[in-house]
Order: sequence, then C-alpha cells, then structure tokens
Amino acid sequence: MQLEKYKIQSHNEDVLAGHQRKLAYTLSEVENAESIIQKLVDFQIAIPSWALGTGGTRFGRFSGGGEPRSLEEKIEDVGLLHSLNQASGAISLHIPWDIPQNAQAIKVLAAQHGLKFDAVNSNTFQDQPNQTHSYKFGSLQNVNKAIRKQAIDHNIEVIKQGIELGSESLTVWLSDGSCFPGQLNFRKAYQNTLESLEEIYAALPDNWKLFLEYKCAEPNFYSTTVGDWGQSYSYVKKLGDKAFTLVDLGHHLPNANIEQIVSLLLMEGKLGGFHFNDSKYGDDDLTAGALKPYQLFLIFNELVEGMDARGMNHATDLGWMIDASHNVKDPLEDLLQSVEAIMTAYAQALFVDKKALEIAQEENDVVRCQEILQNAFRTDVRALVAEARLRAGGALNPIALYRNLKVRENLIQERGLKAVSTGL
Ligand code: RM4
Ligand code: MN
Ligand code: MN
Repeated sequence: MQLEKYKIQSHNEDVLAGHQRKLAYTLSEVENAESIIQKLVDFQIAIPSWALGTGGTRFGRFSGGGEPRSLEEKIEDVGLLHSLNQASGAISLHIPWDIPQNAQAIKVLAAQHGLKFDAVNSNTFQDQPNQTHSYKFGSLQNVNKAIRKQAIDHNIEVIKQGIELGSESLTVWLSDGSCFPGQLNFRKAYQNTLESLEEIYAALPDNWKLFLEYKCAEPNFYSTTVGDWGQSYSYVKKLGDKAFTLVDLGHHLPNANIEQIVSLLLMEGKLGGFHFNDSKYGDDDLTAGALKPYQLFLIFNELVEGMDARGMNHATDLGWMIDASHNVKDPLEDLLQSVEAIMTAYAQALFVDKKALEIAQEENDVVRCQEILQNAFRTDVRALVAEARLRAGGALNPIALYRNLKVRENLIQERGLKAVSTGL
C-alpha cells in the first residue's frame, strides 16, 4: 500500500491549529527547543524485520491479518512507518528468516522507501530444515567442533548477505548456555565461544561492527554463555576495536540498573547499540516505554551525557534498533508507539539542564539532582517530537492517520487475512 504525500499533508492541515497551540506553550518552557527538534529530525530507529507480524506465545498466535508475506512486503511495511513518522528510516534483518533472493533489487526497493539496512542478525538459536547439525546443546560454545564450524560459517554467510545490502554491522545473539548445573564446563564454553567469535570477527570488513548481545536467561534456564554485560564486555574487549556490546532492554535480571550499565559501557568505548523494548517479568518484548518510561528517560539521559562526553554523533555512532514482538496489538501501530516513546525519552534527555545537574552533583545536593531530572521528565515534549515529524514530512499524529486511512484493512485486502510473516 502506498501512502501518498497529499494524504499526510491534508491530515496535518486538519490538526495543525491544535499542534501549534501546544508547540507555542512548549517553546515558552523549553529554551533549547530548536536544537532538540533538529536532533529529533536526525534521529532514526531501525525496525526489526521480525516484528512486522503478530508474535506468538507458547499458547498460541492470533494474527490480525495482512501480515507481510515476503521481504519485499516487510520493506513496504517499514516504508509505511517511515512515511508516517520519518523516524524509522532503517530495517534490521534476521537471517535466515529474511534471505534476500536478489540483494540488488531489495536494495533498490528499500532506497525507494528511504530505508537503509541496519545490523544483520544471525540465527544459531533455531535448527533450520536441512541443517546438518543441531544446536540443541549450543552453537558457538558447542563441545563439537563441527557444530561450532557450522555456526561460524552461518555468521560469515550473514556478513556476506549484509555486505550486499549495504549493512555495516552484525548482531550476534546466542541462546547458548545450559539448563542444569554440571551440564557445561563454563570455562570451556567461554573459550569455545571466544574462538568461534574470533573467526567471525576475522571475516568482518574494516568498516563493520560486531555487536554481541547478552541475555540473562531463556531459552537456557541455568546459565547463559553471554549472560550479562560483563560477559559480553569481556568477549568484545578481547575481540578488538570493531566489537561492541549490544544492550537489549529486556535481557537483564529484575531491577538491574540499565542506565548505569549504559553509562559504563559508553565510558569504556564498548557500547555498540540498542534493542529497545519494555518488560515486566522477562524478555517480554513489549512496546518501548509502555511500562517504564522513566527508566527509558534515565537511559537516554546517560546516553546523551556519555555520548557528548566522548564527542559522539547521537544519530550515527550507535545502532538504534527496536526488538519487540506483539501478540495483541497491530504490529505497525505498536511500532509507531515504540518509536514515539523513544523519541520522547530522547527529547526529555536533551532537555535536562546538564550544567545545573553537574553543579548539584558536585555539591552533593541530592534533592536538586532529583528536581532537575524529574523536571525534564515531567515536561511535556510531545509537541517537539510532533514538530520534528512535521518538518521532516511526516504526520503530526501517525496512529490517527494510520487508522483514518484504514491501513490495516487495506493490507488485509491486498495480502489476505491469513497472511503469515516469518519471524517470531
Ligand atoms: C532474542 C534476542 C535477539 C532477537 C531474538 C529474536 O531474545 O533479543 O536480539 O534477535 O530474540
Ligand atoms: Mn534483542
Ligand atoms: Mn530478546
């Protein structure tokens, strides 16, 4: 489905007066509003190709219909999101869920929608049909060299696919670990994983990055071989300058202080990127900001502070990606909500009075520190996010327009009610 520009314009005209009223108030409150709007215009968040269909739980999967049936249709869906919000200008692919048959044609299609390819993701956590060896007991950590080699070769193949598409990073997430005490020799599992990663790293082009994601549990329930940021850091430090840790918000033990993790990884120059989502119990992959918007803001506060301290470019120096799964929402509406929440948290973090905070910290004025942070968090910056969208050519209210235009109904008509997309 094509979303013509005039439809966005006419929606914007309809709601412009209300927007301008809110914006005028926000501009009177936020002195650095112009610079925030410009940073928001530049900021892009990659959409995962595996989140465009309805996710399942182990009890069932309830598709809302019209899901993308091919990589081409997934790109069209991300294109739709991007034309609505002008902030989803990239797609992150999972191989083999999305093997491009004709990379050149896919690249052209993506460019037509204004999209780039963010990190490509390998998959050694599921056995594929016709695969020689099983990953039942792990992939890069496996005690069996032939199995390790199969997993290494797969990652190298994914890099090759990514090169064809113009991607510049590989995300490795391993489900490797063990379910029972004694099942695994931790030291050997670590060594095998490191050696395997070294072989993958050696296949990376010079301008590429390797992101090593960690996860505290699931599908292994006793130990995970890259289980937390310390373990990921230990690997990427050994691998070299092109290797970084990737933080997925849902991959921590309960109550972990993610903002502190982010700050320290940035300080060490080893933070590579993000998988945004939200969760209450485990790796729930819910809409970013749906449960813990204050935490999301605190994370962005550390990101902005830490990136500025290192002179980094907010928009391009880290990989910004969503990793979510939706079982009761329209995936496209859900992704619009995630992007909005991320933009809002980023805008609030840009509004934090850094100088005042630094002084309050130096004076151990704890009350003032809290006031400064919460003042930024409680300031309604939504008009700034909307203004950035408007200036970039997007819709003032993407979800309202999506519904008015009956996008899902149109997709169902085009693709059918039973269309099922690959992924989770
Ligand atoms: C994992 C992890 C990976 C994602 C898979 C589908 O829990 O978050 O990033 O690719 O799920
Ligand atoms: Mn993830
Ligand atoms: Mn996950």
